[in-house]
Amino acid sequence: MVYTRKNQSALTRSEKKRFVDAVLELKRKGIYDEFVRIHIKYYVSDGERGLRVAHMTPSFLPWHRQFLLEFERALQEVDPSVTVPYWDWTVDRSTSSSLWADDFLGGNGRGGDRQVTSGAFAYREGRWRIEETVTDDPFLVRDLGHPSGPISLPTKAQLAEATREKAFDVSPWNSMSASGFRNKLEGWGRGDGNSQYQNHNRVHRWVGGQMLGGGSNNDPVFWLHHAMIDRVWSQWQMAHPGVLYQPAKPPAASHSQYRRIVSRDQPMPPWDIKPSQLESHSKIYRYA
Ligand code: CU1
Ligand code: CU1
Repeated sequence: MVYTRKNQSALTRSEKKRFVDAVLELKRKGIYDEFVRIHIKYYVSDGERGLRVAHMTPSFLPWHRQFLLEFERALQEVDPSVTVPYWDWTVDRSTSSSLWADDFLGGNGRGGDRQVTSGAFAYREGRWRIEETVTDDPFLVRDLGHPSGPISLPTKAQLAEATREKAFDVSPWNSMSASGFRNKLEGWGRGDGNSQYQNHNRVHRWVGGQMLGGGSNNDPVFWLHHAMIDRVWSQWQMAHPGVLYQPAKPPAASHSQYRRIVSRDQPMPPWDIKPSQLESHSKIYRYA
């Protein structure tokens, strides 16, 4: 049966509790940290060698669509009523949004070490120790708005810079792609300072802490952010009927991205699933 992913701001108190409880149960069982290990493993930059399936690559969108589906299935094994909510950061833009309340994801990090000290994911509650990490902190860290170099969440106008793109992606199929929906949404901008972080990347930067690196899904807000990204892709697909994933065929041996990206009908590790199989989610879930 097709299930619904809801806007996090519309969740009832009980829906928030069920989501948080299911996340905590995956953590207790060690399953959550497997998802963090996978994300760290596939956090490959285009400055490195090898195949990139998750970031700086056309399959950024379908890879994370599958990653969310796997996580959502795990949540639903704990509680079949749970789905991943989305965070529309063009609307809920404040550090005092209900998203960050104690009954949901908890608040900002405190002064000094930026440790999150409120809500279920606070270290002192004993249920959210950071195990798989690229930093040293055993506690969840947030630095909402990055006060030392203030950054704002993407606006509707900034998001439109991505959604008005007509092509799914363009060569060279990496963080340097000058146009195309995927790179504009992923948000590899030009220049120095905050301008290099747009849309998706800008939200990671705004939250700060673990959200900055390969272990970004140590912060449960990762899933709500990526549900929003997935929803934006879904809406873009509806606005651009017939525009499919690019590239359709693997790059030629002479291309810089030869064997470094996946084309529409190549599998995306760690799964045996291709971008072409993930272009429609209408038989699985819908967005409210
Ligand atoms: Cu990611
Ligand atoms: Cu992300």
